[in-house]
Amino acid sequence: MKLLIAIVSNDDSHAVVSALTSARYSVTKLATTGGFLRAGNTTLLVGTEDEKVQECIDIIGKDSCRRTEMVPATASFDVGRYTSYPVEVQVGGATIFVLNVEQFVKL
Ligand code: 2BA
Repeated sequence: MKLLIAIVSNDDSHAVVSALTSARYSVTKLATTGGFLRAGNTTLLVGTEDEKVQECIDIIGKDSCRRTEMVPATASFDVGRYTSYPVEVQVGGATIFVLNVEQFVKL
C-alpha cells in the first residue's frame, strides 16, 4: 500500500477532491501554507493500493496541471488615472510524494 501526499492550489482542490472521490479513492484534505510564498494551498492524503498509484496521479494531474491564465492587472499612468490590462500568470500544478505504508489499520 502507498500514501500519496499531494500539494495542489486551493483553486484546484475542489475539482481534484471531487474527481478522486468519484473514482472511489478515500481522501483527507488539509489546509496548508507554502513556505516560500506563505500563501494557502491544499494538501491531500490518499491511501491506496500500489497498482492504483498511477491512476491516482493521473486524476490529480488532470485537474491541477500547470497552465497559464490571463488575469486583469491595473496600472496608474497619470495622477488619479488608471488603466487595466491583461497579464499572463502561471497557475495550478501539483507536487506529489508517494510513500510506502508499513501498516494500515482501521479500528
Ligand atoms: P511549486 O514547486 O509548484 O510548489 C508548490 C507548493 O508545494 C509549495 O509552496 C510547497 O507548499 C509545496 N512543495 C513543493 N515542493 C516541496 C517539497 N520538496 N517539500 C515540501 N513541500 C513542497 P511554496 O513553498 O509557497 O512555493 C510556491 C512556488 O514558489 C513553488 O511552486 C516554486 O515555483 C517556488 N519556490 C518554492 N521554493 C522556492 C525557493 N526556495 N526559491 C525559489 N522559488 C521557490
